[in-house]
Amino acid sequence: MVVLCKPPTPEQCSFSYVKNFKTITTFPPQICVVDLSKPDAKTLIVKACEEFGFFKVTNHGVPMDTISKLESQAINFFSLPLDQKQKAGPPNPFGYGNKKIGLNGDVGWVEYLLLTNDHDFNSTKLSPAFGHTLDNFRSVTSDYMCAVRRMGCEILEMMAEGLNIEQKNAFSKLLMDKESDSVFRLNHYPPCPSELLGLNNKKGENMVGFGEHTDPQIISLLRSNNTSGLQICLKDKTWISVPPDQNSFFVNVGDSLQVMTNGRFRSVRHRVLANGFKSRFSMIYFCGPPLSEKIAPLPSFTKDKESLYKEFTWFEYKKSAYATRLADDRLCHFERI
Ligand code: GA4
Repeated sequence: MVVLCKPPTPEQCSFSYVKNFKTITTFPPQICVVDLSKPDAKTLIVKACEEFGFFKVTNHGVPMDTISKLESQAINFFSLPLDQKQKAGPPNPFGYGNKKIGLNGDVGWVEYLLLTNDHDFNSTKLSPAFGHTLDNFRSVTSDYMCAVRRMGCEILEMMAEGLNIEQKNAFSKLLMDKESDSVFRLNHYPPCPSELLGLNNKKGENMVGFGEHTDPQIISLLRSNNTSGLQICLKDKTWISVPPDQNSFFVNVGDSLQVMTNGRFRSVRHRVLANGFKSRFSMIYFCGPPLSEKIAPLPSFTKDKESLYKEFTWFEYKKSAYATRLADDRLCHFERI
C-alpha cells in the first residue's frame, strides 16, 4: 500500500530561518543614541545616518500617555479571535494581515494592521472587528500619529541643518504636506510555538518574524515594547540585535532619503526575529512623500558627485516596490549606470 503524506501547507514550509548574528547588549559602541534636546543632536543624526542609517532617539517629546493608550488598544485588538480580526482584512491598501506580507509570497511570524490615513476609519472595513471601540481607536491613533509626525519633522529639520542644506524644511515639508503618503503599521509578533522554535534551536537558527528589507519611505519612526527581535545590518554585512527600549524611538533611513542625499545616507536593511516566550508589539510610522513628488538627489549633493539615481515620482517607486519581494533591492531600478 502506498501511503501518501499530506503535503505541507504553504505556511508550514515557507517561513525562513537565519543564523550567525552578533548580539550587543549596550547601545554604544555601535549604535548612536540621539538626545533631541541636546545641541549636538543634528551632528549625531548626520553621523548615524551615514554610518548605519539607523539611530535611537531619546527626549522625543511624544507623550508616554499617548503611546500607552494606543498600545493598549492594539493589544486589545490583537487579542480578539482570529475570525474577528480577519474581518478587517486583507491589508491592501489598509487593514489586518496575518503572516502574509505584501503581494508576492513573503511570510513572517507576525500579524499586523496597516493604516494609510484617517479615511480608513470611514470605510466599513474596520468596524466589524472593532465594534463600539472604533471611535476610541481612531482618536488614540490620530493623537499618536500627530505627535510622532511632529517628532519626525523635528528630526528631519535637524538633519537638514546638520547637512548645511539652506532650506531647513527640505525634507520635513514632504511630511507636512497634506498629500503626504505616509503609512502606519501596528505589528504583533506572537510567541513562536515550541515545535517551530525547538527545530530552530537545534540548528542554531532563529525563525524570522519579519524578513530583511529596507523601508521605501524617507524615514520610519519605530516604537516597540520591551521584547527583543529587531536586528539591523551593518556596512560590513553583519547583523546585530538592537536591544529594545520602550521609552525611546528608533529611526530608520528609507530608500527615498538615500536617493535625496545621493547615497550619503544609507537606507538600513533590517529584520525582526521571532521570540519563543514573549509577544513583541511595535508601531511604525513610515514617513512618505506625496505620490506626485519627484524624488531625486537634492542639488547640494550633486555639486561634486554625479547623481547616482534617475529622477522618479514616489508613485512610480511605490508601484515598482509592490511588484518586488520583501528582501529585494528596490533602488537598483532607479540607479544611473
Ligand atoms: C516595507 C515597509 C513597510 O512595512 C511597508 C511594507 C509593504 C507591505 O507590507 O505592504 C511592502 C514592503 C514595505 C516593501 C515591498 C513590498 C511592500 C511589502 C512588500 C513585499 C508598509 C512599505 O511601505 O513597504
